[in-house]
Amino acid sequence: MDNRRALLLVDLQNDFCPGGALAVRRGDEVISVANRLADDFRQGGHLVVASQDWHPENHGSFASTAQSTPMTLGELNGLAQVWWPDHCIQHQAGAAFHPALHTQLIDQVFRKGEDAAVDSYSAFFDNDHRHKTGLDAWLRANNITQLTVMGLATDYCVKFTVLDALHLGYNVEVVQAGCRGVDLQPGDSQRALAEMQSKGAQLI
Ligand code: VGL
Ligand code: ZN
Repeated sequence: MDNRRALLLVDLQNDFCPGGALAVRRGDEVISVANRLADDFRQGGHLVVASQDWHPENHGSFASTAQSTPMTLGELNGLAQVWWPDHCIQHQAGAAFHPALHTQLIDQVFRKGEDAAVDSYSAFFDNDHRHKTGLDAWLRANNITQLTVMGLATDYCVKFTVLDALHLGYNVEVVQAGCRGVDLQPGDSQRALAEMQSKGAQLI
């Protein structure tokens, strides 16, 4: 079958929603969008896949590990790094999917950020592009060529997932209503969407 599609839900976890450790403003508003789309995709015979940020408690991206101030910029093993509050710690409630997400509609979950030495925004690769998750191989095994992407956060994990997907040769559409951003600097999310579009993603 040609042009097989999949829905990719990025990091729809408690810590990125209001009340969470790295709360994205109005992040919870995208859960209903995800549920609606996931239902549509499943009804159409398409696959639904999700990423999950999944850090050890001493992760190198944590301000607490680096003994730095949260939301400031530093360097981790040679790569620029935002020091994040402790978030999405493996097996803790903050790392769980949002309780309203219909996880029974998800065919496969790929976890990322398990290596304490490097951050992993993209669902495909670590930030140094040395380690690949199983996502690309799984999509290829399922003959997926078209990805519909949405989730949290627009200016980090959605952005780098979409840019990697384009590099890997997927046709990518981004559901704007299904994304919310951190916006450390005002306008970061809008700039992220513009960059995804300029590199070939379709904004819908
Ligand atoms: C994310 C910052 C740190 C994200 C994950 O899901 O966008 N952002 N870890
Ligand atoms: Zn993280």
